[in-house]
Amino acid sequence: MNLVLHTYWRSTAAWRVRTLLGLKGLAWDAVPHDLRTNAQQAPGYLARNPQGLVPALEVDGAVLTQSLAIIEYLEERFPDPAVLPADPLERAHVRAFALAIACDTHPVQNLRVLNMLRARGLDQAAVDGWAREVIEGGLAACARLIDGRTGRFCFGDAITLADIVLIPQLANARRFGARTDFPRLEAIETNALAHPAFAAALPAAQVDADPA
Ligand SMILES: N[C@@H](CCC(=O)N[C@@H](CS)C(=O)NCC(=O)O)C(=O)O
Repeated sequence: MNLVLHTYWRSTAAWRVRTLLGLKGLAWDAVPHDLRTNAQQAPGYLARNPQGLVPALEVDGAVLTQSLAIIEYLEERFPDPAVLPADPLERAHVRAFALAIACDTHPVQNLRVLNMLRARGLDQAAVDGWAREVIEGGLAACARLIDGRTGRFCFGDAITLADIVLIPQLANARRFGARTDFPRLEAIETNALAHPAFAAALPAAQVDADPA
């Protein structure tokens, strides 16, 4: 199976897929697109992903888009180790946590939305304030969603989709100066980053990492 990930080192959505690929032990090649130069809007990439967003995953030539759809596809093809619980109720809880970030938090503060705010006259401080408010609201809700649960990860001692989505969003929070002092979320982050798949998915570990 030939896997090619269209990615960007700092993209939190691509980061989710990188983590999943590592957890499943799947080898992949990276095709980076520099979001700072709008490379995701190049015609060659738009032909693969008309949304002009990373990630996209090529699987033996077929192109998959949307990080959660990609993850669910790989989960179905490579069920072991599972990142969705076997119990349908738990599975729904895990998906709800992941969607709270992937649908209701990250899209409201992603690059194109912040660019639209700038284009409508908001200055950088106001744009950053917007991102902070959105992220803090999302993380606070996520902390409440797992309130009372125990274990090393969001939903017990097994890594799930919830952890895969949470870790990049915490990094995004720091990038915008949003609060991350949710003790259980931070403890989960520490536990996750001790796992090689999470460590390998970090932005700084990517071929296109360019912190300058
Ligand atoms: N819902 C999409 C979100 C993808 C997304 O927003 N990607 C960002 C990087 S994290 C992007 O490509 N931004 C470029 C832009 O906004 O133009 C997914 O989960 O794959």
